[in-house]
Amino acid sequence: MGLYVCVIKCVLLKRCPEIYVRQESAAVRVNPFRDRICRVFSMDGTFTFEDVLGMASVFSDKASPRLKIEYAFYIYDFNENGFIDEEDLQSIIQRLLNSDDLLEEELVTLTNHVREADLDNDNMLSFAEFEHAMSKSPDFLQ
Ligand SMILES: [Ca+2]
Ligand SMILES: [Ca+2]
Repeated sequence: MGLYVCVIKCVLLKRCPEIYVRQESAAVRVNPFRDRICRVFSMDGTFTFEDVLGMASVFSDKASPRLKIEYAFYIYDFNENGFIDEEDLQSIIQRLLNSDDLLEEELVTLTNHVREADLDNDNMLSFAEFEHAMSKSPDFLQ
């Protein structure tokens, strides 16, 4: 699934209320993090041309891995406290389960990954820990 496509959809949905109503359920199925993506790229809830360009550049093939990781971190930091903590993880898991994209063994793998990534054992991931873990998983960068 291309995250880029989801983002474009996200923009279209925001800008065209009519399409929004018709495609709402399909879009949520496509990307359970759609509202977070919208939130991260448009802090005031409306999309400007600059926001769209910003998004396009982050999700393009030319964007640096670090930039992609940075935005992924923002998207996963649901409570916006600068860490991916237990609460964020619950939200992430909840959404993945609702989207039917997650098998039980994948859930275990995900939880193990997070535990491994938490280098200082404070039960949350700082950006540095997140970046370190992500840079080791090439799948993410596609
Ligand atoms: Ca957080
Ligand atoms: Ca930590």
